[in-house]
Amino acid sequence: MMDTLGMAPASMTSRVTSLLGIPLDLGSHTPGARMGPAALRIAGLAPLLEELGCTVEDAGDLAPPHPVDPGFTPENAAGCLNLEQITGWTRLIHDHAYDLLARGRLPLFLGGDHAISMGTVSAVARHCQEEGRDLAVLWVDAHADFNTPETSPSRNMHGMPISFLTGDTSLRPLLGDRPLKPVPPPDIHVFGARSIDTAERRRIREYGLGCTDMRTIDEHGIATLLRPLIAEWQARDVHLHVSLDVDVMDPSLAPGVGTTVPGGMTYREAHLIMETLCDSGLVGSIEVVELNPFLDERGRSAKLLVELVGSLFGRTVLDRPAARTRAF
Ligand SMILES: [Mn+2]
Repeated sequence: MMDTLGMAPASMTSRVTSLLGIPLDLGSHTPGARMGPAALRIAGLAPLLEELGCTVEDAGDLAPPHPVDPGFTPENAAGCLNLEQITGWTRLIHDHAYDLLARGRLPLFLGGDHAISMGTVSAVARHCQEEGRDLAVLWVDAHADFNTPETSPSRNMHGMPISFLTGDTSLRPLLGDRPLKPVPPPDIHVFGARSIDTAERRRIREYGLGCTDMRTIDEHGIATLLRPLIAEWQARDVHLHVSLDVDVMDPSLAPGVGTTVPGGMTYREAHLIMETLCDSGLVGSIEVVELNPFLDERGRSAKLLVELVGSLFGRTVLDRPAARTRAF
């Protein structure tokens, strides 16, 4: 069996992989992503990881918390969609994610929409600070998710997590008195973007957020573009957090998402990202977000996502011993 499936690298099998379902879909006007964790489980996520040699523990799904008034909030944030529910969720997610990391788990967060990242990545950043490690985030997404309450045309909070994580003050009250270690914008790299709002474009330049758009990927290819990023992250021995938004895929391959954008990644492009990240040995936490089973076609998108996670955990077409030990 291992001969054909491949095997997860030691960096991923030395720890217990913990699945945490986060059925949150209040970050946009389109409900359904709350069913994402169930669909990913039904598509066979845990058995696949076990076949690759991982020890998997399913921490179940978080139960929806009570809404929380974030207290003093700048006026522009007060109009955010579902602000009080998202505040409750962000604190709950942060606490659980932080606990998993503190217990040495390799967390695999099952979204839920991209608003979950305000809880997950803030916990990862806090953990990294305590461990004295740099954090880098690869945000594989059609969108930059770099709006603020002020710039957002929709007020949907699933479009704001990178602003929150880089320290936007209008969103800071979401986390209450928990410590927030802002991630420097150049240490977050959006990969696969093809739908960016005007204000976001300006903010990306202004703050130096990492961003590779689909045109650049068309022109240069995945391997050429990822190589220098990974080399830099390896030199710094970062904890790499991978945030995979299903909308990065072309909608013809993954229709199960509320924010489809034409011109997305091909099957092989997405797998090559995951395979390359696996070879890097840097991956310390993962999330899969925005899967909306209500919009999916017979589970196609869920199955594709599970396959992509399989590649991230070392599933291979052929054994590649040379690539496994030294890809770059
Ligand atoms: Mn996103």
